Amino acid sequence: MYYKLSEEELMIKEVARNLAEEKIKPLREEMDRESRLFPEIREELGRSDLLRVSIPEEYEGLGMGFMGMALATEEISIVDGGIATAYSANGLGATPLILFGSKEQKKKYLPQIASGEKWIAFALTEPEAGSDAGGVKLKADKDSENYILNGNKIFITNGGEADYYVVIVATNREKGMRGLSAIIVEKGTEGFLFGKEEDKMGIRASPTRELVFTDCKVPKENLLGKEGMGFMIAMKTLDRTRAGVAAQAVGIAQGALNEAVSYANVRMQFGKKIGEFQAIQIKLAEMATKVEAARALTYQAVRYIDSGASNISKISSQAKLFASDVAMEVTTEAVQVLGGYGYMKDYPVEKMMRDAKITQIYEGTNEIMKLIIARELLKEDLKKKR
Ligand code: COS
Repeated sequence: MYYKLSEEELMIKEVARNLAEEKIKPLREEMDRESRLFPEIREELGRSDLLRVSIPEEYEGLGMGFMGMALATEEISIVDGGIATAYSANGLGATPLILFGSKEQKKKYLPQIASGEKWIAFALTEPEAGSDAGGVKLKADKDSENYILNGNKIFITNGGEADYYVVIVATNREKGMRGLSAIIVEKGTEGFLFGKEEDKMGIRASPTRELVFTDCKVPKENLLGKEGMGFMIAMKTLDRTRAGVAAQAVGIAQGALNEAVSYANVRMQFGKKIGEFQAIQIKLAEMATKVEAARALTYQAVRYIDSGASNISKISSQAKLFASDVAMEVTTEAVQVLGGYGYMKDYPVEKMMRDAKITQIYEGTNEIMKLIIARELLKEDLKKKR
């Protein structure tokens, strides 16, 4: 397919592909088994400049927007969806800072994130605030110089690994979602500790941890935007990064398709390669068509986001919904093509199937994606009628 990628975009794809093949692939099984991100992979990501892609040039990034991020995420996901999560979660953490940070905040944090010296994470989810993002309870009271945080966040990607956290807090609980704010908290701040480390089904190379805040004092200048903007900051961030989850799903599906095709070309049954049987050919054809359709929708969403358009909620939700369902279907079919071997850990497709599942869940479940798409459709119709 022809996607009109620029020279720079093709170059980023190649850098990500080489890193994935040469550095990540040899370690992916071990990282999955041990449920651990190896420090050498974190270092390689920093050295590769892939963490610079979506950071603006004035802050030592490459200024390639969400397309650069999506292409790198897709390539890494072809090999390892877990490392792709650890990688792209930096984009998720950096997005609210890029969109709403002051010049001083951007100058302070973004160059270190671009170089990979420091990692940044996004912390929204709480035990009672998942799909209901407005239900955040983590309390931020104020004294003359600081916000004082009390409460916890759960399921935070790169929890413990990241150096900076954009935390959605309740600066005014009475106002509900209008009383939420976004604050940057640095690892090592007194009263900020890491709690439970999750033992996950898939994407096991990316750490997922609880954040615990007890009378944690954070300087007032770490507020992003203004008080009360937290829910909007979270929504505008997710509107963009959901297309990144779609890119991850496309990569995982492509990885599984590649494995299924190459297996079909060598596996002999009934005296023939299984790829010669129409039952397998039909599966491969359907898988490949779905992957390409998911990629086309994802790139379209990302290009639209990068165009600066404001009405991006629908297309980014559509891309995530479609691509993640494709990832689940295609990885499941890949296991089927490999048969008994596909079910064993000796082959990577069972891991791909486990990794695919989260793309239907995180950064908004696919049920929430459908709700957003339907609400946008209804809004568009009302606008037309006005
Ligand atoms: N951009 C800007 N503003 C937005 C917005 C968006 N994408 N979505 C909603 N808002 C605004 C609305 O316009 C509304 O403002 P007004 O009341 O001033 O009109 C306000 O925010 C509340 O919106 P809404 O009524 O739609 O809120 P809901 O509680 O119904 O929640 C959903 C909306 C469900 C879409 C939201 O909570 C959501 O995205 N949930 C999933 C969260 C998620 O992804 N969690 C995963 C954790 S992050 S890994």
